[in-house]
Amino acid sequence: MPRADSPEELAREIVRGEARAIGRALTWIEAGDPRAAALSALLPDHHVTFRLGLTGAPGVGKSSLVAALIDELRRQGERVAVLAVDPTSPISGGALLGDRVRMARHAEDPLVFIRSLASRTGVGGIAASTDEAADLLARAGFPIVLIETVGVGQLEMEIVEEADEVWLLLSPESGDAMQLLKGGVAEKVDRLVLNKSDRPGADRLQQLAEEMAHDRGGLVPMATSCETGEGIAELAELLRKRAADSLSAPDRERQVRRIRRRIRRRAERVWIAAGFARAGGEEQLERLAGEVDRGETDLAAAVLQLTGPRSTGPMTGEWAAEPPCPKENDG
Ligand SMILES: Nc1nc2c(ncn2[C@@H]2O[C@H](COP(=O)(O)OP(=O)(O)OP(=O)(O)O)[C@@H](O)[C@H]2O)c(=O)[nH]1
Ligand SMILES: [Mg+2]
Repeated sequence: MPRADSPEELAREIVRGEARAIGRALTWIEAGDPRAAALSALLPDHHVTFRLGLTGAPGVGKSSLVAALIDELRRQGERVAVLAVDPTSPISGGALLGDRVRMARHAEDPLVFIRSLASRTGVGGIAASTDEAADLLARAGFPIVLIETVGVGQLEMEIVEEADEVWLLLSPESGDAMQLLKGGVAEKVDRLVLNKSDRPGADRLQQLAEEMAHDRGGLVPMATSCETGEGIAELAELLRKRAADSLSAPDRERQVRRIRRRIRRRAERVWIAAGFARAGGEEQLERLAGEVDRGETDLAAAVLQLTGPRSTGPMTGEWAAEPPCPKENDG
C-alpha cells in the first residue's frame, strides 16, 4: 500500500483506525513537520480522552504494568493508546526497545496503539511533542492514553503534567522508594502504585506509604504485582472510573493550567526561532564562537552581541520556573 503523503489522505486513514497512519502522523509531530497541524485540523475533535501519566524509577515495572493494564482494558473492549516517552536516552533507549518486544503481543491489535517518542532537545521539546502526540491520539478516537516516562525529576514531571492524572510507581526493589516517600514526592502526584507486591520489603513499603497517605490526607496507595496479577484488575477498574469521572466532571482548573503551559511553550518556540533568526542565526553563532575561541571576545560579550543589551538579565520570576502544580484530590 502506498504511503499517504497528504494530510487529507492520512486523515482518512486515521479515521478508519489504521495504526500505520497514526504512526506516520506521530512522526510528523516529532519532526515538527507543518503537515501535522494541517492534519490535526482535519480530524474530529469531539472525542474525550483521559490521559494518565505513569512515572517511576527505572525498572520499577512501568512497562509491565502498562502491558497488564492493556490486557485488562482490551478484554473489556476498550481502546487504549500508549506513549512511552524517553527523556534520558541512551540508557533507557535499550529498555524502550525491550518494551517494544514485550508489548509485541499487542502489535496486530486494532484496539491498542503503542509508540515510543524519542527524546528531543530544545525548549519544552519533549513535553511539546508529547502533548501534541496525545492530542492526535485523542482525535484518532482513543478514549484512554497512557503516557509512560522514566524517572521522577523535573523533566519527567513536566511530561506527565500534561496528563489528566499522574500515578507514581514505587517498588520495594528500587532502593530509593522510601526516600522518595519521605521526601514528599507523593504530594506531587495523584496516586501511588506500589508495584512488585510479591517482592520482599513490599509490606514495609506499603505500611510506610499508607502512613504517609493517612498523615497527609492523600489517597490510599494501590498494591500491584505484574508477576502474580495482584491488584491489576482493581487498578484497571480504577483507571476506567477515573476516565469516566474526568469525562463527567472535568477538572477545569487543571485544564486551564495545562492550556496556559501549552500556549506558553508554543509561543516560546516561536519567540526563540524568531529572535535567533533576527540575530543572524547559525551563521552569526558560528562567527561568534570563532571569536570567543580565538580570544577576540568573551562568552558574555558574544551573548550580548547575539541577544542585544535588553535581554541579558538573569532568568528570574515567571521565566525561571513554572509555578508548582498543586496536588489534586479526588476524595
Ligand atoms: N517480581 C516482579 N517483577 C516485576 C514486576 N513488575 C515488573 N517486574 C520485572 O521488573 C523488570 C523491569 O520491568 P519493566 O516493566 O521493564 O520496568 P520499567 O519501569 O518499565 O523500566 P524502564 O522502562 O527501564 O524504566 C522486568 O524484569 C519485569 O519483569 C512485579 O510486579 N513483580
Ligand atoms: Mg519501561
